[in-house]
Amino acid sequence: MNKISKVLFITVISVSAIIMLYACGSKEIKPQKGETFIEGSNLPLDFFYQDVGTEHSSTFNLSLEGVTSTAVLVKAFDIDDLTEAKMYVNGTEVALPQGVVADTEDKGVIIEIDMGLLKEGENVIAFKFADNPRNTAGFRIDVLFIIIRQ
Ligand SMILES: [Ca+2]
Ligand SMILES: [Ca+2]
Repeated sequence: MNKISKVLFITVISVSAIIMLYACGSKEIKPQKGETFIEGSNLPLDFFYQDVGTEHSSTFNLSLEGVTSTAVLVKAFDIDDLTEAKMYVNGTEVALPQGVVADTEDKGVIIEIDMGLLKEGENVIAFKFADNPRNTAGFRIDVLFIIIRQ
């Protein structure tokens, strides 16, 4: 390799690394074609320093005409264990996935839900501080959307 091609090679590698870093840092969940994100009210739902058993909820006004599938997008902070937090969609418990578990860290997950759990008009998603494993002070739901696909 001559000097010019070496410099060129290093430049190309550096630029690719910067682009890759940028792409990772700006990674966000955005609506895809045919998807609508409906944001819940009352956010964030903050369970820090509250009693085990506390529930907070968020409401959503939905129009379900022509909907083919539905999901919930949850971004949570400091759910240390799946026993710590429970989620209820219109009163029915929907299991949170392992991907939401983290210690003092944000985790975002998309959970597919049965369309039959949702109804036209007002819908409620509640979270419960169900247990405090290793004496955790709580958790927080920072982002909550219902995703409808048409
Ligand atoms: Ca923790
Ligand atoms: Ca916690």
